[in-house]
Amino acid sequence: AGDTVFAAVDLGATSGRVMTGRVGPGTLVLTEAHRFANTPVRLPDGLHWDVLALYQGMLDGLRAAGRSGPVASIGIDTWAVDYGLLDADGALLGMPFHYRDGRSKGMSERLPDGCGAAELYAVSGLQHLPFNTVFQLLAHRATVQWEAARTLLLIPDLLVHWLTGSVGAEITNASTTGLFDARGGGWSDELIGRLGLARSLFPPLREPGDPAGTLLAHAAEATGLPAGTPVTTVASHDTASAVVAVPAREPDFAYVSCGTWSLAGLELDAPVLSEESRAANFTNERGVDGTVRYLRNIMGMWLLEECRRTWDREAPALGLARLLTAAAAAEPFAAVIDPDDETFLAPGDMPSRIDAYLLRTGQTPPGAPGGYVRCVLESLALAHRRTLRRAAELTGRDPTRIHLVGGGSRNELLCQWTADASGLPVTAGPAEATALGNILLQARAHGLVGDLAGLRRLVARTQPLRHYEPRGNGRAWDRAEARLSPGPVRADA
Ligand code: LRH
Repeated sequence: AGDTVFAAVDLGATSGRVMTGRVGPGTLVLTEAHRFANTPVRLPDGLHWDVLALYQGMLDGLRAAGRSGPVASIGIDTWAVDYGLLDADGALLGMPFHYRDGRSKGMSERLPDGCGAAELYAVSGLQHLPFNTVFQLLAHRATVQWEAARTLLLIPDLLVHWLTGSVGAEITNASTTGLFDARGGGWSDELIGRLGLARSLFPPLREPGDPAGTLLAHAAEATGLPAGTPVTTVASHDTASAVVAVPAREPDFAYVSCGTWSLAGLELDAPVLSEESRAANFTNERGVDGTVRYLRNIMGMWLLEECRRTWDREAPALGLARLLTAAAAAEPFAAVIDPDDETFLAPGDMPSRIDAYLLRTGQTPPGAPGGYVRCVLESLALAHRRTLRRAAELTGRDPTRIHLVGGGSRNELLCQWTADASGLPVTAGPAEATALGNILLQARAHGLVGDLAGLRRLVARTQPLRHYEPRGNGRAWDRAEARLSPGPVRADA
């Protein structure tokens, strides 16, 4: 009684879900209302998101959410960087592209004078990824659609638009476009102008907590929720929502938001735009309340997901539990990879690409699935360690604990190995950090919860967490790391 229910729409690269969050004084209960697959589709012109299927999944999920009682508000988050273009009538121009499509590869080498990688970083502070929105736009510019485009909406903003009719750009996600001024906190008119893009494509910014409109009649009809149900702006970049729900009690914490990607880094008050930071490819994405998410993308569970897709095509599906048992029994450090090698980015046969990497670096491919899974998880643990140590060096901070949140926090091997490799304790969970962050910002907009530290204490008090201590075998991890360093493969490693 007295509790308020919020609906979080959280779309990830492999699945979408609608969760309800019941918030009361000191209580927070998260329930899954609906989950559906997110299956990208390859068309003749490239790889696309099935945005209509995602929209329908969201509508079905909102209907399911409404069955347990009145919904006070809705919030939407998804992965970053991707977008739809609207024409002057507000119609979507074509199916949005998937960031793994590859059409923008190489665009960063064809930047106009005055907009080289260093100039872009100095303003946007964004890590270089071949699919940053800015590079996708430069590729898009060569199409007929481009002529008709009047408004760019990032994916969560597009879904909000379809529900409410309102047009805006949520700020945490806008900060992943490459066209956002990390210091000034707004669209960079300067970069947009220098790249020859129309400023009018980019809608007014919104902050998490701002109202985003109310359900239109067609959306009310499709969800069974009352017309006029509020939609609240949340941290619409899923990673930003996940960082909101990091259950930190200590001021100096590191986080790894681990799902399809591992996003590993620190929360800062101000961006770090140094040349060193750029060379290390750290990003300064916007968090809530003016914070900066200083982190690096690591290829993440994608490597494992894509291995499983390959194996499942060849033979009856091997369940995850069995794969993890096999990995635990496999030989330690038999093979290590740099998860961020660009050959791993595109969809397709992952075991073969791991083999090719291992052969190229003088290592022996694993013979069986357990060996691949062990290789992937140990390599991710090493990447977590390497990234967080570099983040600490570049910022002068000294984190005392790693919070590992997201679906990857259910993977006990990965959590323990991250603790062992880094020599720091790991707190694992919540697995649904993104949905929780989404709910909490709606609850805050409704005056139910307090500041960021308070939100995090509420998560720590109410959500199941696991703790992992490093087991003191750091030397073995040092040797594994040394094998990844550039130069000849060392015989003693
Ligand atoms: C994780 C994520 C990440 C982005 C990537 C495109 O879901 O939002 O933060 O870099 O997707």
